[in-house]
Amino acid sequence: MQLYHHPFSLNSQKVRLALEEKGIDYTSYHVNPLTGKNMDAFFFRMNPSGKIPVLQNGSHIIYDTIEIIQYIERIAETVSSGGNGTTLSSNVIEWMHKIQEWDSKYFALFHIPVKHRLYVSKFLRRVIIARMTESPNLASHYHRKLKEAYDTDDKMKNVEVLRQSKVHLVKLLDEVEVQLGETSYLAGAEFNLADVMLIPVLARVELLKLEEEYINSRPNLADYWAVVRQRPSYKNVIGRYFDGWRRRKTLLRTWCFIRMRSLLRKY
Ligand SMILES: N[C@@H](CCC(=O)N[C@@H](CS)C(=O)NCC(=O)O)C(=O)O
Repeated sequence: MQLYHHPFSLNSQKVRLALEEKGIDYTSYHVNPLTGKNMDAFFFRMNPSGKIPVLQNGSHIIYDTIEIIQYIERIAETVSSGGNGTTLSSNVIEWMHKIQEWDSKYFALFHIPVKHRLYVSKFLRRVIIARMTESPNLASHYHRKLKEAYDTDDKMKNVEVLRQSKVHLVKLLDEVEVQLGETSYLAGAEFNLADVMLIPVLARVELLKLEEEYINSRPNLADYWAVVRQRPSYKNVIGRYFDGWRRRKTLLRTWCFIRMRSLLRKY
């Protein structure tokens, strides 16, 4: 199995946590969306939306986060039960969808300094145009991606978009807080795939330095966060890139790449 993903991507983190937790081997390919690697023709041919993560198993290609995680679960169950795999409980699936409904994109973009956001957005538009020139047969997909980039820039001028994203996140975390008052993990007494979906959301909140407002203000959630971040899967997928001083190193490396390419006009 091949997984196209990146440590920065929230949806990639969800899938990688599932793979780690289930102990499934895969070949890892990094596709950094901030440097426009997801615009490369090879990747666009596989997934014309240009989004990560993508899981490929032979001719089977999946590019929906929840579908990928359910596929991983089926493989893990088949391996452990010798072919009589069980299915995920409806409670776990319900939580997975509830968490996936919150799109972190605008929330994260609004919390990045405007100067940096505009610089990266301009760089990415140039990458799209460069790739389109190299692969005119994929022009319609690239045009769509370019339109998406302009739409995103427009939305960032509208503070109502941030307000709605915040309201959605608060509602989700309030529900999580109530649930964690009843059970140790999100959908029961044992760690499960609903937790795998939630951990990257909490890590993103922390990366944006918003943990006081969104995590620590909810006592059950704060305790839960302290426990789940001790898991080896968290350390492998998120902690090793973003905990403490590593956060600066990881982000600086990508920022330098973008600055250098922009200065050299090498897209
Ligand atoms: N529908 C997809 C959405 C995945 C998604 O939004 N991926 C983001 C990263 S977390 C991405 O690839 N962004 C780059 C882009 O849109 O160009 C899923 O459920 O997996």
